[in-house]
Formats: sequence, C-alpha cells, structure tokens
Amino acid sequence: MRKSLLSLAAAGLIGGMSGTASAHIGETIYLVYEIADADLADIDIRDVSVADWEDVIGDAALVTTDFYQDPTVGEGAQYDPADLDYRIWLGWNGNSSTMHMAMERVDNVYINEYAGGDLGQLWRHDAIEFMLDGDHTGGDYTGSADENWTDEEKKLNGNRTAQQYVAIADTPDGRHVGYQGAGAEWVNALPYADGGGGSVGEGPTTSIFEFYVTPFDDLIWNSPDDSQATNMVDGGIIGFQISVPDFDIEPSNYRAFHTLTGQAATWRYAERFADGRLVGAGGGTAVESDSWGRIKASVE
Ligand SMILES: [Ca+2]
Ligand SMILES: [Ca+2]
Ligand SMILES: [Ca+2]
Repeated sequence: MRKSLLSLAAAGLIGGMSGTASAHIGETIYLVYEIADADLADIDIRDVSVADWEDVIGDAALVTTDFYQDPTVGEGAQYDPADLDYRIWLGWNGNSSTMHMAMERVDNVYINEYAGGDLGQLWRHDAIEFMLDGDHTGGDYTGSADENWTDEEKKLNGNRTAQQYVAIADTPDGRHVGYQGAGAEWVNALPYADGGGGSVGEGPTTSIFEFYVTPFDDLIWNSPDDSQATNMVDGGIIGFQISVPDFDIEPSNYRAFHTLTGQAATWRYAERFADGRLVGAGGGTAVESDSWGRIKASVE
C-alpha cells in the first residue's frame, strides 16, 4: 500500500512509451506528482519541519524500505531503523520547471563536518543525493566520458546532460544544495535552486532537508542563456535517482549507501536512473483534487 505523491506503477501503464528515446532501467515507472503553485506557497523550506509537506501533500513518497542497501559500499550496512531511517517527499512544478524534495532523516550518528564554500563536497557528509536526467536520454554524464577530451571539454561536458545534486541539512554558509559540475554560482542559486534544513538531537539526530533544483537537458556551465532547462509537462518522462549515504565514523567513510534503483555508478551513467512519469496537477491543489486517489487506485 503506497499513499503518496509518487507511486510505483506497472510498466504496462504507459505501454508504448518504452519504444521512445527514453533510456530506462528495470520494470518500474514512478509517478511523480506536480505540486501546484498554490500548494508550493504553503511550503516553507526554511522552517526545519516537514509538517508543511504532510499538510499540503500527505504521506511521504518514499521510505527507507523502498531503497536498496548496497552491500558493496563501505561497511555495506543493511536496513536497521536504529541506524538510519527516513521519509522522502517528492514533486515537480511546471511553471518553474523545478523538482522539489524534502527528507526527514533519523540517524544514530550524524556526521556533518562540511566547512562551507564548496558545494561539490557535500557528498562526503550525511546528506541526500538527487540525480536528474530531464529528458532521460541516458549516457555517461561525467567529464571523463571521453578520454580524448581536453580539460575545457571535460568541464563543459561534466553534468551537462544530466545532473547530480546533493543536499545537506546544516551548513555554515546558508547554501544547502549543490550540483557536481561547474557553474555552481548560478546553477545552485535562484531561480534554479534553493534549499533549507537543520537538525535536532543527538543519538539519534533528526535532520531535515527541503530543497528544489532544476533539471537541464543541456547545461552550459558558463552560459545560463544557452542552457536548456527541461520542459516539464504532464505526461513527460524524466530520469531520476536518489541515493542516501550514511556516515557514522567520519566523512567519506561509508557505513551504508542506500540507492533507489539498486544500480551501481549512477554518478556516471544516467541510463541507470529510474523512469519518472510526470503527472500534472491540472491547476488544482492536492487538497482540492481527488485525481491522486484515482491514480493510486489504478496502479494497486
Ligand atoms: Ca518545511
Ligand atoms: Ca547511522
Ligand atoms: Ca550517519
């Protein structure tokens, strides 16, 4: 039973679409629901609380047991709610072409030594990783995909056709979300991205992440004008992947690595992302519309 803005759907639901250019992995297609403008206005990403997400959207889209705990990464710890447990809300907005996420994370040992000033380092700490391939064409999206590239070409092509974002709860410089390519000054800033978060308690620590980012079909790191954000519309297919690392000893020293797709090296290969089918809000808010219930019923 899954009651959320994002649901597992049978592959047959969109049938003929599997023959398109979309790269995809596995049999699962996730339904990702639009958050209408009116609902977004009721979500405060800086209040260090997911109560607004619960009020506006409802239950979390994904929980820890939806993820695969990769036994080959670090200690390879498997699911234990006393070690790491979380809830994730996910949605999109067509007017701003943005993907929105919140996570409430309960972790027995909270490792965050991020010093600020370099968003490319967020992955070393207890955080959440959100990878997007807006048109889901797949491919190696790292700057090392071609060994013959010059340094300039590596910089241009890194995270160009898909993007890996990482968000952190506590940060000394107020910047909570960042991607792994060049052009961080504008890609991670308004209107393309913003975030908030914080944490409370110790042993366990509850940390909160709330943020939005922009998927780009073509991201030119030194030219916002030439970059093309994904045109997000009802019925569109997006590639996405979520990873949740757990560090309990020190930064970069993995206790566990949770991944939604179960695929290795999604930091490199976008064709290993999951398929997400964008479901539009049709102008209605989550509270006003009963379409969510109908869609959920159709896939159970
Ligand atoms: Ca909030
Ligand atoms: Ca832990
Ligand atoms: Ca931890």
